[in-house]
Amino acid sequence: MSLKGKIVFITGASAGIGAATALAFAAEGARLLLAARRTGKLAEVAKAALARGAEAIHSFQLDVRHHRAVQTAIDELPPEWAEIEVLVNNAGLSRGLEKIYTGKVEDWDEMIDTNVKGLLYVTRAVVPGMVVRGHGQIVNLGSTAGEMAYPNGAVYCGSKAAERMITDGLRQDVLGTPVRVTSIDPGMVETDFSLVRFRGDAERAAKVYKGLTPLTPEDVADAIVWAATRPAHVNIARISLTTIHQANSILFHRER
Ligand code: 8X3
Repeated sequence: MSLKGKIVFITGASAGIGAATALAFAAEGARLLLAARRTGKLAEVAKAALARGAEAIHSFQLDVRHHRAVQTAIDELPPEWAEIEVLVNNAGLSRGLEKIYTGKVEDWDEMIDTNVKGLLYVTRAVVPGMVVRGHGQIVNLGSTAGEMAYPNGAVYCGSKAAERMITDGLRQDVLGTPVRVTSIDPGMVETDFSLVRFRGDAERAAKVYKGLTPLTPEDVADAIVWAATRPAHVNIARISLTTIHQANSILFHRER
């Protein structure tokens, strides 16, 4: 399926997997709706995406944790941007790596509000239009962390397990319409993920990737674009991908 001229909406598009996904869809000639909290970084991604071949770009600030803001942003899109063909629910984060019995409630709120409730709010705002128009695709970012928990990551893992069930449930809810629903579940990817998790502690973040070759954001973007360009009758339910140095949430091969 060609995405040339089709509208692709990506949340969390200012960095990491979101930014790489914007560039990958740009190369397909898509029209990009880009949203993130950080508008400065978003503007840089938009510029790079235009240079990469995006047909047009409309970007706006959005914090997916705020239901009303999400609904308003979608309801008030300029008419030429309203017909979203592909929604990439990418906005998400981890905060802290701690046991539940010592974890910070604020960290849990931020993860659950973004990774679970934010994904739901955006889905609720965008999918009705897809059902009415009779086409569209939702691509949710899950994680290997949603398949198997790892020590000190229970709440993050729980948020991604929720994504998995929400995605499976949504696929059932749209059955009988041509709307497709995909979960992309990467393992370790080298982005700002660990820097955000450890609130800017670069040394601790670097240790996460030490001695192995992680996935790149481009690897994940590649899987997303592949899923979105299958023939219209093909629904890619889930892609789970890891670096060759990762077997599951807890088993890694480190060389140095
Ligand atoms: C990211 C995967 O294992 O780094 O969702 O938490 S992991």
